[in-house]
Amino acid sequence: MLKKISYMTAGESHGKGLIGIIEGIPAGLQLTEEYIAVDLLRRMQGHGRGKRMQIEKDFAEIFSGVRHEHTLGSPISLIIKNLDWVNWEDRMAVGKPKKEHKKVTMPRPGHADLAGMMKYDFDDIRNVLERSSARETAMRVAIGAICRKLLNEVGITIGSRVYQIHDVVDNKEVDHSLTMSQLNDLADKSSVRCLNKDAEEKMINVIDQAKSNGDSVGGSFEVIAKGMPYGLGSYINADGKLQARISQAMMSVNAFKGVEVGAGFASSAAFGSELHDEILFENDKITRSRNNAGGIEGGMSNAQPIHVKVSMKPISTLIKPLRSIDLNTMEPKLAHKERTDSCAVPAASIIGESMLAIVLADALLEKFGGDSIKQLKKHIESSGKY
Ligand code: EPS
Repeated sequence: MLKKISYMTAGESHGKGLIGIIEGIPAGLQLTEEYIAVDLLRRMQGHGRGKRMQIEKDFAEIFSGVRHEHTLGSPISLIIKNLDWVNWEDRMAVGKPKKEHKKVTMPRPGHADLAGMMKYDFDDIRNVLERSSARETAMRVAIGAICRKLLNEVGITIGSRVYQIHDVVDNKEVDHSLTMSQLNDLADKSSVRCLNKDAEEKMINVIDQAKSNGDSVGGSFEVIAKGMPYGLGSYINADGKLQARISQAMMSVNAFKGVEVGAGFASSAAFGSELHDEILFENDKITRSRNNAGGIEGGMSNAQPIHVKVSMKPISTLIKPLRSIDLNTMEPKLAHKERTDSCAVPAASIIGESMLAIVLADALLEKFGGDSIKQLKKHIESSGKY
């Protein structure tokens, strides 16, 4: 559903690394590897992460598309090396392995294992799980960071926070006066990216409990974008609607199970008079009485902050596995288990920020266009409405 930007990632979880290419970023955007590294590091954090994150030091090398710290307008390609590769060289060898490796044959309920085996005629679940692993999201975050840099350049900023882990919910709304960098500073200080100290402690406890039971927990997070102009997206056709584009991007991430824009599902129980955001004119500016629409009306940004909530299911690799079968014999067996995270919701919120950045950068370029950042800024200055 992207219109101006296209991107692709490649790489297996325990292969040599991840590769990403993004095309459509205008020339002249100031960009460094160090800038991208900030979000990559944020994605690696969080209470409940497993041992893999202690092995990796995710860093995206810019392989092409940038010269002297500025984008060239050409495809930007990135490489993130897997430091764990040294432990998997033979099992994941491109050529013939030196020795035989035990095949994985007990599919995990909830993972891509079973349907992936059927789809590709594999006899080893490893052929499925290596690519279906959420490891791939590291590259999405690197690509998202490039889009975030573009957005920041024109005053659009993105932040997030976790408001639910398992059954622990932080019901307090985000303070509307916070800038997105203030929001991220506060959330990043918490190991579960929660803004409320009481809820934070309970979230940490529920993760620890799940971990000690060999179990996993999911949760929900909110992503916000500020500095939005009117009119990103469109009401004209199905594929132009901004909320559809955001939902597609979010639902393309492993384990993300639901998306709400603004008041979302709660809208069903509200009267129209309670729900819709009244239009006011104050201090020479059109303002709104509230933001239940989450910054999107009629498929377009309405110059209010964009609010998106996303739910993530518990990770499906369990240390205390569920019932499954051995696909060799069809006999009952417990599901395959391997190293895993008991909770990855804090990391998921960074991935959510990145996906929103990709969609908004794309919609911004669709509306205002430009081959260079200079041109884009000129177009926004001359026709952008806020
Ligand atoms: C992940 C890397 C993976 C997992 C996790 C996400 O590393 P490994 O499989 O070597 O432990 O920690 O992926 C999953 C839980 C999954 O089910 O795919 C990462 O880089 O985020």
